Amino acid sequence: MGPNDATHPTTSPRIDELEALAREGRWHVINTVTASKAGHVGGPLSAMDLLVALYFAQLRVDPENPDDPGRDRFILSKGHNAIGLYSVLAMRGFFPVDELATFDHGDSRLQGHPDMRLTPGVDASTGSLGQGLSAGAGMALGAKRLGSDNHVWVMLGDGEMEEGMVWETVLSAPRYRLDNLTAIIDLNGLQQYGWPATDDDRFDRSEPLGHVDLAAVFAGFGWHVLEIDGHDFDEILDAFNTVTEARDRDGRPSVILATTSKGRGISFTEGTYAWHNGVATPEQLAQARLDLKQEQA
Ligand SMILES: Cc1ncc(C[n+]2csc(CCOP(=O)(O)OP(=O)(O)O)c2C)c(N)n1
Repeated sequence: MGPNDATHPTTSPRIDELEALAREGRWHVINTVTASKAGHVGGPLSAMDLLVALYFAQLRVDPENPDDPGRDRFILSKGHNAIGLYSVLAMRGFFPVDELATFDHGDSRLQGHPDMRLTPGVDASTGSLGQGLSAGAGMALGAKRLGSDNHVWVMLGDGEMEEGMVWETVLSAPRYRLDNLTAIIDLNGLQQYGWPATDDDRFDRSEPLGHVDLAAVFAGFGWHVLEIDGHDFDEILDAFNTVTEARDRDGRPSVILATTSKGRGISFTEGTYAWHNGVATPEQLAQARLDLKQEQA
């Protein structure tokens, strides 16, 4: 394998195939967290369609050669969603799907937050919120300096956007004309807890960024902004195409503001921060299997 062997997925998957993969990925999330009795649920479920679209329709990566220097990079800045990333990496062939059963065990390659030293396909260690976009900007700058055409993708949570370090990179990335950098914000409207009650109606109790016009703010800093439904594969793939076509980027980094639903796809997890993390009962797991149209094992 040479340095530029990482390739885009060879065939363009059909939308119904991506939807089936996303249902399977969501099943791995709830099933694995339940078995391990630890881990996050709501965020990995909201991000799943975006992760499936990245790994099955966009990223130039080679599961046989995960450290290929010619690969695109992906950073899961909201590292507590690790089980979502591991599920997709396993389905894409970076390691056996059975290995998901070791999630969060002390001697596992699949720790509760991504560890780039342990897990094939993980490009950055994350978990302390706010740091991934800076790391991604560094990678994108490095690629530019080396004359490489790698694209760097960073996924952040909307709660995570409250971290100040994110905004230092939002300010500086256009200065370096990092049009090979794309941030995806998973706007699921919830974080770990609700907001404390307040009389000030500018602050919605549930939405981390409900009072901010994110599109205007990013555009003001010089970013190329796209707003999509993060559960609609047509819109997701269109956005990916747009941000990777140089003529549309004009030296600007891109941000995809993806509206999603926390806990998406499972009837009892969707729309509640109570399922930010949690372990399902056997009855709930059976319900999740039905919701996700997975066959009985
Ligand atoms: C610096 C830092 N502060 C606090 C936490 C604890 N924490 C873990 S997840 C989370 C909420 C994140 O919300 P969001 O980014 O919206 O994630 P999602 O809903 O997509 O899972 C917090 C505060 C952390 N991991 N890092």
